[in-house]
Amino acid sequence: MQKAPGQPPVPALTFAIGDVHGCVDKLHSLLSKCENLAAGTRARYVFIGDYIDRGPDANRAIQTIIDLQKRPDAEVICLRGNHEDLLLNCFEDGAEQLVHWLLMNGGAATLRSYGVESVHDIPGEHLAWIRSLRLFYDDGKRYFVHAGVDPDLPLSEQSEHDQLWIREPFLSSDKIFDRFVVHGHTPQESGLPDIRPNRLNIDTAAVYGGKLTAAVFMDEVLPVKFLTD
Ligand SMILES: [Mn+2]
Repeated sequence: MQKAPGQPPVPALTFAIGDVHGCVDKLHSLLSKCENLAAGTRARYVFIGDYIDRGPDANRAIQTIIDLQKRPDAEVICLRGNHEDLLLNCFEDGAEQLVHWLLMNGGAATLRSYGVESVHDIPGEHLAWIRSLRLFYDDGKRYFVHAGVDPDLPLSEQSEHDQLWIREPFLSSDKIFDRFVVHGHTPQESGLPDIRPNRLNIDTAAVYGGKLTAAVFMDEVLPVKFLTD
């Protein structure tokens, strides 16, 4: 990619960070390790989605990422997860979605972190941030997406639903995609990243007592190392 004049340099390091789910202490610990590795150079951070729900402090987890976005030494890309989608659906579809989110998917913990009882009382800045999240990020070598992709379709034709929710047949597929797919969404029982020839799962189950993981990418397609909180 050519660098436009006046633009900051393309970062040499990319950190892809798995499902946070309100685990703000693990997020702080992991980000400080990323910063140490970047050693003052500008780095790219790709968050794979699912900032909220189940874990203790979605509010502070989101604020931590918003603060990171304001820093000149960080280029921050934040993807939407299915949990953010569930929250946003509460505004569109009413009570039925709300009950689903609260009871089945840990939304009560998110409301508690804001000290509110309704999604309508989540602060506007955070709601706007959640609405702004993108579905995928293609860096030319890797396709970052929350859940995965439909192996029967090209990357350019993926549905929103599959990118937020898919497990099978994606997880069992050995199809080589146009890009190496980096995703979260399906917590690894092993607590370790799952690296395959065609994809990498970085959801190491932080909210279930596992580590929060960052895959570190440089020029080569595959990660050069992993950092954990
Ligand atoms: Mn998740």
